Amino acid sequence: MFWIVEEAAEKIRSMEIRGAARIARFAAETLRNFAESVDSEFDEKMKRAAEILLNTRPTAVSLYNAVNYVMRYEGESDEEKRRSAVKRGEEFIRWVETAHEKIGEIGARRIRKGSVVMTHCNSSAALSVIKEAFRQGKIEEVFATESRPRLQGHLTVRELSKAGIPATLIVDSAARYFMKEVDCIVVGADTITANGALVNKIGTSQIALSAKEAKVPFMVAAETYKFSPKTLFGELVTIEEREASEVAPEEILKLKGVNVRNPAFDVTPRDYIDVIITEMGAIPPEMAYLVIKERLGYAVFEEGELKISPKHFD
Ligand code: RUB
Repeated sequence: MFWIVEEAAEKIRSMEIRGAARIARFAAETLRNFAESVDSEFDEKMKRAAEILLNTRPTAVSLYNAVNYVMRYEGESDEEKRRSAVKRGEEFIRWVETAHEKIGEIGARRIRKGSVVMTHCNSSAALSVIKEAFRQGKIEEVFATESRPRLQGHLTVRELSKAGIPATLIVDSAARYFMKEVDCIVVGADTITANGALVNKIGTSQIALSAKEAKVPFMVAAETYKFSPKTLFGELVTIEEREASEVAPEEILKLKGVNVRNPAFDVTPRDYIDVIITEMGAIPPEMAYLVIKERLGYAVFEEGELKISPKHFD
């Protein structure tokens, strides 16, 4: 029965399912489906399933928040617990679905008519903003970075093209070169820390740096489940470092004295962020702590383990 979860974990690990929102939604769906199939020892089996899912990719806190949300199920009997877990899984999925639309609406208000926007990687939240702003006739063109080494920028330009939005694909290192033509940056988030820093695809912080230099507003589109309760306790976000083979061919990897490193994410300090667009509203990064407190509940230590008690989604 654990095959449902093992198979799902492999899809996340191999990046067949990728992007913080999709990963979170998929984890909630997987736990919901798993809960439906558990016939005995509900708590033990759910805990094992949660661990398998959490042990896939370390950086996006959306995965942790999704798993924790479902795992806060209640009930006396296994049947009651199952019903509660299934319901919570569905609530989380609804959270993911509804947040995108609201983020699109709120974010689009921050974009001026005739704007050229730059985005990085492939973020469903950032694309919600861009698509809605385009629908309102505000966007002229979108620069999309290719996002080495996994080239998520190709997914972005495909999606933009499908939506009829004029797009220009550039290499990551051309971001500063084109910055003078850009009116606004919109990126997504894997994690927002308690102090308002953004963890997102490697290269995001370089774009933020050149945006600040050029006085181009830097906007982050992040659902509230991208905020990290764990960082309230000073826990640092683990930056996933992936296989060197994603970056360089075998003949380079074999060279004597040459090391190849492949961090998948980086950290952009809050000073570089003008606004974070959540489904609850447009907030300054300094308000991250409040989002964690109000939306996700405080992190607490229970039986020696760090857990959160997310508030019920309404
Ligand atoms: C994806 C990435 C995205 C965020 C936000 O990294 O960094 O910008 O996850 O995406 P990877 P979304 O491809 O390595 O998973 O807004 O869709 O959650």
